[in-house]
Formats: sequence, structure tokens, C-alpha cells
Amino acid sequence: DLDRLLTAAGDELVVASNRQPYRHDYGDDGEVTVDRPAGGLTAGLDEVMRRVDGTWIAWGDGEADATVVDGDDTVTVPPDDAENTYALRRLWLDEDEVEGYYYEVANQVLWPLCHAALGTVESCGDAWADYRRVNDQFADAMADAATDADGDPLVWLHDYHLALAPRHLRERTGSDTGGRGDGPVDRTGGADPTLAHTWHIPWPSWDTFRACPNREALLDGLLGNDLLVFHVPRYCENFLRSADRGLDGTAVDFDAGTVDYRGRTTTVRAAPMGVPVDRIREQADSMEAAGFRAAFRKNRGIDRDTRLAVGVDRLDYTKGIVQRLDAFERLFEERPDYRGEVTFVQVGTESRSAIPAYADYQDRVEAAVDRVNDRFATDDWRPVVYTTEMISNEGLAGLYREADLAVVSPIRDGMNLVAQEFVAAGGDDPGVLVLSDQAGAHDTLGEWAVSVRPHDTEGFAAALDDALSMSERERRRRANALADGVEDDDLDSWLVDVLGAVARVASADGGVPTR
Ligand code: GDG
Repeated sequence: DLDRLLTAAGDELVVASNRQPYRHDYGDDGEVTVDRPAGGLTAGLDEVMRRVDGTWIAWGDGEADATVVDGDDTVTVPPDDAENTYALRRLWLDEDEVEGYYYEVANQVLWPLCHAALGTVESCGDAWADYRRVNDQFADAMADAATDADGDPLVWLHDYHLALAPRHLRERTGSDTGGRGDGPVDRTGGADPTLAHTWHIPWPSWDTFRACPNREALLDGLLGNDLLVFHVPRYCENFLRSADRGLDGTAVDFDAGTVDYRGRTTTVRAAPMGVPVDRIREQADSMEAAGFRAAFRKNRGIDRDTRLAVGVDRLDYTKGIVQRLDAFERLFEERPDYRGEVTFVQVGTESRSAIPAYADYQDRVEAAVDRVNDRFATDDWRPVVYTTEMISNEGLAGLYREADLAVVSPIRDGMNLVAQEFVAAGGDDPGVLVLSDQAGAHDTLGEWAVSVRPHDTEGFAAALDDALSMSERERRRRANALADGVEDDDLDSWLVDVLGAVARVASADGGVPTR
């Protein structure tokens, strides 16, 4: 099915995301080194691009100074497979643009807003102009790529960094006057691309979204898309309500999941993102994974018989790491029999540290780890092992397999891939998934996980106890159901969902729900 949809897309796929799939470093001696940032999304889309041969547009993070690379903004990737290449076009942003677009609007306004953390939303003065300008640059690059394509290409945008770009691109296709009163501007030579946009984080309720200082512009921008995709139906409903209440001139059909606005219909659909199950299983089976498991226990002083609970997160205040540590503290306090028996391993990868709320969160996590360890650690056992080391994919898959439970307890999370990766890595003796009901993943997997509410410390500690004391039969019953769910909704199935919805929308038959 995926191959058929990819063939239909031909070589006319244009992807736009903030993050690039490959990062090039240019040495003084002209030497170029390429590395591949870890991440489920870029790795998954990279595989699609290898199969279709299009253009990927992204911020050229790492080489901000365009002069270093002689203005050469397009490279051929992947570096390791000459038969299946595509073009990667990097946008070089200056320091002010990075600050305004990325750090301020994207990560200090839209990120906290969409995670309903209104107290963390910062006011953005001039930053909005940077956000608009960078979205304009993305739209220019997308228009160029669309012009170069044969026929009408599919342009697939990703995430909250690019909310205005769909409208800006429309203004360049001649099919939209742009509302600026300056008439149609056609920069794509008549091409009329199909625009699809995947929003990877939650869409908040209207009552929360209405706090957004630029809410009309954001809605207007996103309604430049033909298709808008969220992980779960809750977010679609929230978006439709926001479009209905937050912007004049919209006609929302809640049953059909469509918004008519400025002469165009945007179809809103849910498609839960999945993980590459087969690849993760192979990684967990690898020699490297086995080696990592043994070395990890040895180096961290974790006894062979000590049971492991594991948490894996970017160090982000939405991930609920502090509340999770509170729950473990309560568990060890109330159930001394678990002391010496269970160690909680938290992998916390550094993220957005230049933002005060993130630097502060790192300190809070460390303080909570120290508190629990100071309270309960003995000469030969530590309740919490905390590491900020970036682990290889094989090592991480090994750690998942080694764990008796995974604790995924975000305060709010669009989907959460860690929950799914843990399930995918499970072997003959699979573990238990403890999962917050605030993650999108709970909408699809909650039935077979042990559910927690991250702020209910007492209930959370009891849930950890339930997970640790679960009978083998019950554990296997749940693990099998989880594995089936994660396999059915894997990464390929997500791609089929999204591209299938695109195909229906492009053939002007957008009323058919994808699920
Ligand atoms: C956003 C949404 C949505 C972390 N540490 C290491 C490592 N990781 C990898 C994990 C996982 C990824 O990072 C994190 O993905 P999440 O889904 O948990 O969270 P976000 O980064 O917040 O992603 C989220 C996602 O977009 C996709 O739409 O699910 O809700 O917030 O893949 O494995 N990987 C390796 N070493 C580490 O140390 N190799």
C-alpha cells in the first residue's frame, strides 16, 4: 500500500521541517563531515525520501554562517546511498532569526501554549516578525521546489515551527490573493501543490488557545493547508473548535472534519504516529544491545538481580520527570521491601538549554534525583540512576529490553514514541508499560498499560506497585496486546494513513475519514 502511494507521489514530494535529517560540518580545510541527528521523525521521513526522490527543506542548524559554505544551500543526501538520493535544501538563519523564530515564538510561546502550560508562555515582541520572516523563507524555498517538480507536487510540512508557511506558500501559487490586497502572485509557474501539514504536538482546547497573542494569524496560516493531521481525534476536535471560534469567515463542519475558509477547504484528520517496529526489534536483538545492557549494569553499579524501571525523555518540563521521581520516592517510603530490589533509570537528553525554563527544569530534575538517592541509597544500591548521556539506538533498544517496566508519565504529550519503542523492543519476557493518561499514546495503548495521572503521587506510587507485582500471566496478556497495537500502528502504517488521506484530499474527495 505504501509503495503504491509513494509511486503515486512520484518525484514530486517536498518535505519541510525545522530539523534537518543530516547535518553537515564544513572544516577549514574544505573537509565535510556529515552526521545524522537521532530522532524517529527524521529517520522515518528520510526513508520515504530515499524511495521518492524529492526535496527536503530545513533549517541548516550548525552552520549559521552561509559564507562558510559559499552560499551552497542544497546538498545531495543520503551520503551512504548513491542510488536513492534526494535534495536537502538548508535555510541559513542568522542569530536574531534563530532567537525570534525558534527560541521565542516556537519554543516559548507555541510549545507551552499547545501543552496548556500558560504560565510558561513568554510575551514575544519583535520575535513574531522573525517567525513570520522565517516562515516566508520556507515558503519561498517550497515554491522553488514546487516550480521544479513535474505536475502538482505534494508539499508536506511538519510542526509548530511552520504554522504560517502554508498561507505564505498559497500566496505564491496564484490561487490565493493573500489577503494583502495586492492580487495573486504566481511564483510557481502555475503549479498548484497539495499542502499537508502534520502537527506533532497537542492542539489545546479553545479555552486555552484563545490565550495565544497571534491566534488569528496562526489559524489563517494553517488553513492554507489542504490537509491538517494530528495524532489523535481529541486534537482535531480542539482545532475545529478553535477555527470556529477564533477566526472570522470560517465555516466548520464538525462531522466531516473540514473547515471552509477563503474559498478553500482544509480537511482535519487524526493519524497516530508509529515507530519502525521491525528495526527496533532488530536493534534490541543485536550484539551491541546485549553488550550495552551488561556494561550499563556494571558501570552504574546495578546488581544483576535488581529489577529495572526506565524513563527516557528529552529534558522538557512537559515530560513529568519530577512528578515521576516524587512517585518513586513515595513508593520507597511506603514500601521498604522494594528498597534494594528496584532501581529507576532515567535517561534525560539535554534539550533547548538556552531557554531559562529548560535550564531550570534540568536543575529541578537533578535536585529530585539527589533527594531520593540521599534519602534511600545504601552502600550497594541506588534507587535512581540518572544519565544525560546520549545513548545509541542499539543501546537504547537494549535498555528497553532489559527493563521490567517503562515509566512514561508526561504532563502532556502529543503522542510519545518512547512508550511505543519500549513495546517494540520487548523480547520473550516483556515488561510492563506505565503510561500517563495525558499522552496521545494513551488514546491508542491506554487499555493495556498501567495508567497514571502524573500529579497524583499517591496513585502513581500505587500504580508502580501494581506494575512491579503484576502476575506473569497478566503481564504477558497485556504485553501481547500492546505489541499487536504497536505493530498495527507502526511507522509505515502512519505513512499510509497520511499519504492515503492526502490522495483523497488531492482527488477532491476529502470527506472520507482515514480511521
Ligand atoms: C514530539 C512530540 C511526538 C531520547 N533520548 C535518546 C533518544 N531519544 C529519542 C527517543 C524518541 C525521541 O527521542 C523522543 O520522542 P518523543 O515522542 O518521546 O518526544 P518529543 O521529542 O517531544 O517529540 C511527541 C513526537 O514529536 C513525534 O510526533 O510523539 O509527543 O512532543 O524516539 O527514543 N534516542 C537515542 N538516545 C537517547 O539517549 N538513541
